[in-house]
Formats: sequence, structure tokens, C-alpha cells
Amino acid sequence: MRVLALVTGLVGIANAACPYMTGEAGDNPHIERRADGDAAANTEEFLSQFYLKDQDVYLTSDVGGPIEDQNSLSAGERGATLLEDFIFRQKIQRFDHERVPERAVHARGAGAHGTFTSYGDWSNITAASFLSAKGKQTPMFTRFSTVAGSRGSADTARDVHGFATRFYTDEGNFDIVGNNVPVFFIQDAILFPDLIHAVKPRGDNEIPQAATAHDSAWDFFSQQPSSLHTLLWAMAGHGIPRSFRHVDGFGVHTFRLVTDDGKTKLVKFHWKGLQGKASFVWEEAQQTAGKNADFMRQDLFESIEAGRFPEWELGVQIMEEEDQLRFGFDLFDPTKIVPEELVPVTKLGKMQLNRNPMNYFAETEQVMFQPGHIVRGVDFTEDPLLQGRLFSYLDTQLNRHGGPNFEQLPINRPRAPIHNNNRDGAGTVPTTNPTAPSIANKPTLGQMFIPLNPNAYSPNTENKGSPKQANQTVGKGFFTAPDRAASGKLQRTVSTTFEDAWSQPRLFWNSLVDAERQFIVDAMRFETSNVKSSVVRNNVIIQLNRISNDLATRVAKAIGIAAPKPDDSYYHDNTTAHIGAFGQKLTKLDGLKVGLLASVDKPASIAQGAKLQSALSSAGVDVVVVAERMADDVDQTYSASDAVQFDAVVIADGAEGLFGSKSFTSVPDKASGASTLYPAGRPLDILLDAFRFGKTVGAIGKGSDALQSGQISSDREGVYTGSTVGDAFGKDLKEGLRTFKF
Ligand code: HDD
Repeated sequence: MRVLALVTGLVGIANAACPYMTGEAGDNPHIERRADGDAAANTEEFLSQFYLKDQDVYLTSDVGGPIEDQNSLSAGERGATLLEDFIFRQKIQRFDHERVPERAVHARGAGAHGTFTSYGDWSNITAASFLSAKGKQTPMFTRFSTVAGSRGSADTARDVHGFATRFYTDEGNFDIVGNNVPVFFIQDAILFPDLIHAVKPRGDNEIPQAATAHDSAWDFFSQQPSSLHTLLWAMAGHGIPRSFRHVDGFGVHTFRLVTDDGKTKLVKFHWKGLQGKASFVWEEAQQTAGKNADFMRQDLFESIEAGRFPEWELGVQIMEEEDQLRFGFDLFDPTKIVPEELVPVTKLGKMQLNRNPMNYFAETEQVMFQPGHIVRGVDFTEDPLLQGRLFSYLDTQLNRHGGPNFEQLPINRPRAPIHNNNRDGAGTVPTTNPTAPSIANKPTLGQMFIPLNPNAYSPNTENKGSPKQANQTVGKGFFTAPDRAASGKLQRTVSTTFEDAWSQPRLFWNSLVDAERQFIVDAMRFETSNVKSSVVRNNVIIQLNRISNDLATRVAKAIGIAAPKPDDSYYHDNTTAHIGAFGQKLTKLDGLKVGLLASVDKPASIAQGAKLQSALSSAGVDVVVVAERMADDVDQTYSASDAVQFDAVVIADGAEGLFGSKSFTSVPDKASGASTLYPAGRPLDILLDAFRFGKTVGAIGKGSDALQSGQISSDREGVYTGSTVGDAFGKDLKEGLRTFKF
């Protein structure tokens, strides 16, 4: 066996009374800050300066003149259109330029505004001002995404998911540009184009979209063992989460926190969701992609609109500089986790997402996250992946925006004053002058980007030395930790401390419950069955066998490869907690949906909707009443309904006639409830798909006859029956939803 000797078998270190939290911190008088106040209100107030409301106004050209008619200007009624028509040219030209390059990766995503609240004064681990006092609030913007798909791809593609967060702190913007898995495929940023070219569609036909089930992806994975750990996370439940609300987030790299007196700690950032984790099953994710490609952005948007604000706690695993190689691997290797038994997560505060963007393009599309956006109190590490990212994001954003002034866009603009000699360039954005009399009552909003200092250089006397350099006593602050040092011979090599690629994927595999292991096997069988090259398929099995002979054998079986012999030199029995997407119950049911399958011909079955809703309302669960056609208290028709729209399905008492008496493979005839109002067999299909996708299934009264039609035993786990829609039935359903998958 290789390294990792220290990784397991250790007893968890208690995380009770936090040794790191200090008393209340005094504010630093030398730093010019935004005035404090309610952070949520502040972020809305800040952006609302830029809102454009087209209410009760007349149409104008781009330069403000009125437009009287929207036909193009032509010579004669039938005649050619005139070039002189600036209204036509302006409109078409603006349309022609509406798109900017989509993100090279993470093109598909959705975002929301929020607020971070610090749990304490953390000044003894970091000088970061947003962590300086208990209850201190900081506005945020967070964007979730998939990685490989293009902007129009489906939300439910199997993929690592982006989890990018921005804190608009009173000392500038701080971004944690992370993912929903704690590790990454490669260790050196120079391989990023290779990784992305391998997972993106083929060069010749641009197929397949938003999928890794193809030769080049698995060719790369099997040739680049560093990718195996992240690959396993992506093939587990984390790859197809139920929604953006049901993932955790990770900063992935080890970062440094720096105190005002220059002391450093090494940290891993974690976002722990307070909703709990939940995943789709693969067939369900695929069906959802076809039925509703916007499933996740819709879920996030609607939850926030309904006031069900998702929340995550920001935590850090805190380590010492001396710990860099202490655990049997290198803390600067982004393919490794630090098991929480070794270093527990200290919770620093909470993010709540509580406001939807007003305009997708202006906010979600134009937000430009960078790992290089750090604030005083946070510093980088030597992690070569992180180092490379510090170049790539700025570079790609210059390309997306066409120039360096994207930081002046409202969604990117820091809420702290900016003073420097960087200036000019395309698209400089002049906005409100905070000292102008008309907005003197809003001195914290906006920045002045019409620079009035004619002497844009430093050092100067002409502008009385301003903007002045900060130092430890005036303007204060370490960005680069004072004790950081670098030396060594120039070389192009992978560090020997980065060599072990198999121990941690095995640790991950060992730590999962059986259902999630089967989930990975199914995922890999699907993906590798789509790989045409036998060389690639063989290479995949060789690599998987270094993780687990069981995994390799189960995958090999499905793709016609002989079971490999175990290679004990790679194996260990260590385990760790907190890493699976399965096996824990949901902590909140907010925004989950129960479909009540009812019938308009039996009004009593429709009336059960309101009763079921009242049994589930306290848990934030919504009931959707489905019937043959729209009517009072019917939310949607069978023809527009599918199991993938619901987290649980309940058959109403009285609706059983719609389900026929045959198995779902046959088309119900008239006598068995066929209707011309929806595709034949749809009610039964919804029930059977829900059951097949492991969802909670219920039946009220005679509704349970429908279970028999589908040959679903009421004794099965996750199947609940009740004679009425009373509280007991509601309680069962909630318990089923908490378990989420059966
Ligand atoms: Fe990256 C976007 C996360 C490695 C280059 N990355 C991007 C986004 C997320 C991540 C969440 C989308 C941000 C948003 O919502 O706008 N990337 C990661 C993580 C990585 C990582 C967690 C490893 C720990 N990325 C990585 C490397 C490189 C890039 C090694 C290049 C050397 N990433 C980019 C990019 C993107 C990007 C091409 C596309 C759009 C953008 O930056 O602004 O520059």
C-alpha cells in the first residue's frame, strides 16, 4: 500500500468549544469602509441604482430620441429599405451583439444574491474583515453550474457542479470559486485544457453535449490517474444532485488565513448545506433533461421567490504550516481531501441566498469570479493548480468582456472604495459620485470612475502622494503572508509528494454505503458502455482495479472484460465519514413537491389536495394536484405531468380507475381507465416511474388499488398507504421525503 498511513483509524477531534473564536474585534480605523447596515438591504440598494424600469415611458433610440414607428424606413411602400434608417441599424446592431462568449467551462449556471453572517470574531485566525465580529453581515452573490455543458445544455447532466461564491466585503471582493466536490481531476493547471478538451464534445461533430460518456473523456481519465478520485465523486450521487440547494461546496485548494500580526494557518473551505444532500437516479436525471432542462435553475429561483431561502454554513479545516506533509499526502495537492476525523470543520458563519437576480445577463452571466479575488486576511498557497487558476480567470474574462473594465459592472463592482492609477480602456463605466450632493445621503453606494486626479502615477507630489500605499500601521494589512518563501531549482515535474493517485479514491469507495457503490457501478457501466475503444475500456479497468477489485470486476462484467486479479499492493481498509451523497436524511423539505394523482370525475379525490397540503405545509412541501383536465383546484393535467416533476407521488382515493388493471407495459383499454385526454397509460407511468426512481409513493383509501395495478407491494420501503389524508399519512410522507431515495 502507498501513503495515507495517517489518514484513517484516527478518532475524530472534538469540534465543540471552538478554540479559534475570539472576543469582539475593534474596527480598523485606517481602512476606508462602506458604512455598515443591513447587508441584504445594502446589496439590493447598491444594485437598484442601476435598475432601468420601463414603466409608463415612451420608446427611445439608444441616444434618447423618441421613436415614433417600428417599421423600417423604405423608399415607397414596397421599396427597398434605406441605409439611412438609424433606428433599424441601431436595433439590429444591438441584437447582433447581444451575446458574449459563454464561459469556456461552467457555461450553464444559475445564481442568486444572499447574505453572509459571521458566527463570531475570528480575528485570531484571519484579518478578513467580514469575519471580524459576531453577527456581522456581508452581501453575497453565488452561482451554481455544471462544468462541461454549453450554456443551453440541461441542468441535470452528470457532472461536477460549480459552487462559486462572492463576498462583497467592506474591504473588497472575496471569491471562493469552488465545486460541489472537494477534489479536482488534475494537479497542475497546465493540464486543464487537456482535461476540458477530453470531456467536452468531439472536435469533428461536437457530440456528445454535456456528457462524459465517450471515448476521449475516459481515455484521459485512464491515462491520468490523478483524475480518479474526482471521477469517483462525479460518478457517485454528487454528479447528479436533486438541485443546487442539495449540494455542499468546497474551496478545493488549501488556502492560507493570515492574522493582522502576520500569523498564518492553512485552511480548506467547506460550504455545508443546511438542506441536506439529495441526488437523482440516472434515468430520472436523463428524463428530467428532456422534460425540463431548466429544472435546477427553476428550483432555485422558485424556492427563493417563495421565501424558502437555502442556507449553507461556511466552515474551515484549520491546519498549521508544519502540517503540509503530516497526513501522508501533500496539503497542496488538490486531488486530496483532509478527512474530517483528522481535522474537523470549524463553522465560521452562514450564507443565506435570499434574492433572485433582476436580470440574468446583467448579473448571472456577467458575474466574473476569480480565485485571485482575495481580501486582506486570506492568502494563496503553492498548490500548482491554484497558481495556474490565478492567471486563467482574469484572462478568460478579458476575452468575455472585451476589455479590462468588467470589474466596474454593477455585479462585479466592489462595495469598498477603489483608488488607484489603473484607468481607461474600452467601456469605462462612469457612475454616481458618492460625494455628489444629490446622493450625499447614500455615501456608500457607487464608485467614481471618471478619474479626477490628472496625475495617474506613483510616487507623486502633484496629487499629494495619493493614492497612498498602505502599510502595517497605516492602511494596514498583509495580503502576502510575511513568512511565505519560495526557492529551488527551476524544473518541470510532478512533485513526488503528489504521486499517490489511488489511496484516496479507495478511501472514498470504502466509505460509501452499498447503494451508492451500486450507483457508481451503474454510472461507470453506462459511461464505459459508450466507450468504443477496447484499449480505453481496458485501461479503465486497470485503473479501477487499483482502487478496488470489486469495483473493477463489476464494471468489467458489463463491458465484456475478464475480471482482473486483485492488486493488494494498492488496497487498504480505511474509511472516513461525511463524504457520500447517500445515507443521510434531508434536514429540510422546503420546496419538495408531492404529486397527488386525482380525477376530475371524482371531485372528492381533488378535494384531498387541500387536505394533503395542510398536512405537509409546515414542512414547506408543496402539493400539486394532477387530473385529466384543468378544473378548479387542479394544478396540472396528466398530459403535462411526469414522475420527474415530483419528489413523491400519491394516488388519491377515487382516482384508482385511471390506472388500469394491467402492468404498465400494456396500453390500458377503455375499461381500464384509458382517456383521450392524455397519452395512454400516463397515470400508471407516473406511478411506476416514481417507484422505479426510488421516490416515496403513497396511496389514500381505494387509491391503493392503483398500487396493485402497478404490482407495487404496499410492504415495500418508501410505499405508504392510509385510509384518509390525516396527519399520520402526512407524517409518513414527510419521513419518506426525508429519506428521499429508496
Ligand atoms: Fe475553473 C470557471 C471551479 C480549476 C479555468 N471554475 C469556473 C467556475 C467554477 C470553477 C465554479 C465558474 C464560475 C462562475 O460561476 O462564473 N475551476 C474550479 C475549481 C477548480 C477549477 C473548483 C479546481 C480546484 N479552472 C480550473 C483550472 C483552470 C480553470 C485549473 C485553468 C487553468 N474556470 C476556468 C476558466 C473559467 C472557470 C476557464 C471559465 C469562466 C471563468 O473562468 O470565468 O477560466
